[in-house]
Amino acid sequence: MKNIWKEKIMRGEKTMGLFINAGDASTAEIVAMTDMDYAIIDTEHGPFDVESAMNMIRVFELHNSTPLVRVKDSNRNSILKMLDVGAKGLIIPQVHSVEQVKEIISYGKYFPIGDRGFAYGRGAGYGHADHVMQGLNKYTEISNSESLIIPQCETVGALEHIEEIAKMNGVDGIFIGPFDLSIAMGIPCQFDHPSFKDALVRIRLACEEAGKFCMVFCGDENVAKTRLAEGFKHVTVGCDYGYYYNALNAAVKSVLG
Ligand code: 3PY
Ligand code: MG
Repeated sequence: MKNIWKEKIMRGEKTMGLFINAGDASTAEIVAMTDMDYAIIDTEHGPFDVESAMNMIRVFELHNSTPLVRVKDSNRNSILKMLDVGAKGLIIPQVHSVEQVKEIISYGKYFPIGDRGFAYGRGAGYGHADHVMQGLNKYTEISNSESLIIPQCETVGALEHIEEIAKMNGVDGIFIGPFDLSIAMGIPCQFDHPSFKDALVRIRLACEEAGKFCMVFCGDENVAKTRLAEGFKHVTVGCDYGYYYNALNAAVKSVLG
């Protein structure tokens, strides 16, 4: 069980991914065939759930790309099932407190870090994957290090405790949701507002000090370039149906003028 994206992070490389919201395995397969480093299958906002996510995870594995899932909420079952079907990492939305992150870790990491429920699902090759064959302790150790737990920072509660959250054992990285964060701060989508800019710096530094990676959502490529210039390394740029829409309109414009 190898997380190729995590290896790039550990080597200090910059990475780029996108959200998959259409929920269609063929569309996801095209994404998996590109140079995108990872994709986040979005069951928070996308109109689909675990079985569709599992089929999309399969296509990313086929093409040696990395499938992450944004879970629909932080309940035990939402977290457990996505790991069992083989997600290489979970983005957890709407995190408000340190207590909530403790619960997320307990659901998402095996002992000795948490209390993840034990089952040999498809992520464990139905009990026959290489990391299962190495024995129980090796299986839990490898699963814990390769299945990433990534709480979102998009609420005032998470922002206020971001240094503590980033340091927690079991938190692998933080994902910034700029839209919800700015709304929660009372400055909706005012991404040039000094308080918002300060918040971005605060989250990035909290991650750096804790030795964790930091991802940030970017509405378009220009925002992504700005974030990289600011010192972010991992950008999530747009979503599948946005690229599809833009490409179709660009084609019409190019043909018909
Ligand atoms: C936000 O901006 O709120 C997000 O969750 C981005 O995905
Ligand atoms: Mg959000």
